Amino acid sequence: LTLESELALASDRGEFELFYQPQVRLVDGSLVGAEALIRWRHAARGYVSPAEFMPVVNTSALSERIANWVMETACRQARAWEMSGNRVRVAINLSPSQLDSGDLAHSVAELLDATGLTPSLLELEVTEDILLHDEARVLDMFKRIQKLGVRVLFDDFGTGYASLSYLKKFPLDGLKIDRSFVLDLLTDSDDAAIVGSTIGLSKQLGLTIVAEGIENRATADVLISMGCAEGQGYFFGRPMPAEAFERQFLTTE
Ligand code: G
Ligand code: G
Ligand code: MN
Ligand code: NA
Repeated sequence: LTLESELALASDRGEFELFYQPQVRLVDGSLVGAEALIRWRHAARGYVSPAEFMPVVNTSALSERIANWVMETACRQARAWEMSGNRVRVAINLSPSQLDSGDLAHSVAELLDATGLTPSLLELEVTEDILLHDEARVLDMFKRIQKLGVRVLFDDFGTGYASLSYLKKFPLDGLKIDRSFVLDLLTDSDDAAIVGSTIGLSKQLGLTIVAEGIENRATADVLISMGCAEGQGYFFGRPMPAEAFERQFLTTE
């Protein structure tokens, strides 16, 4: 069996799950959102990381099906949390195929309609891959998505070769500083300079900012002193199943 056919079977059998990683307001640690991250619950191998299978998914015929499943599952979850009195912004990682196929803005609108989710509770994370797609088309798609009230964020900011040019080209709402700059923030002065200026840049451009990869209190404190409002990382919580996320971070009524 090839990995691709195993993945097709996994999809049929409902073996994919979304994990949620908390995003917090750094000054007080209060929960503001969650990033939805796919996992494959494999009978023999346990949870398999998307780093192992998403590259195959993204170049296969399964891509659209799994991307739609992720979007629908995350929106339903966010709506369920909203209904229970918890306003949790849920962020989804877009797959490359979603930028080409059909009409993403239309499916997002339909999904908001079907679930009743407040649009501002949905965020879409995009990476520099968007530059590989028809620029005018992506631009138009983003504008229509943002018109719905859904936010579009630039993921892995700083890792690509063209991060700045894509800030200029696309109407993004915010950016996520890649964890590769945050992990050694306390000891690497180059990383500190990059993170500090990225925070400054985001302010001048009117973008919100989320720092990823925060693994300890001291890193969170430095980010606060640099003016970063929100963060995510193992220090606040690892990606976890929805039920664990609820127990740890949400209130039940
Ligand atoms: O969760 P983890 O660190 O293992 O994720 C590894 C990579 O897989 C990250 O780059 C992340 O953005 C990506 N990823 C996780 N979940 C999804 C998803 O639902 N869709 C897409 N397209 N990528 C995902
Ligand atoms: O590419 P993307 O930014 O979407 O990747 C998100 C992934 O980053 C998560 O799935 C998670 O596994 C990983 N991650 C999240 N927080 C931390 C952290 O504090 N340290 C490290 N090393 N990885 C993290
Ligand atoms: Mn992400
Ligand atoms: Na990232």
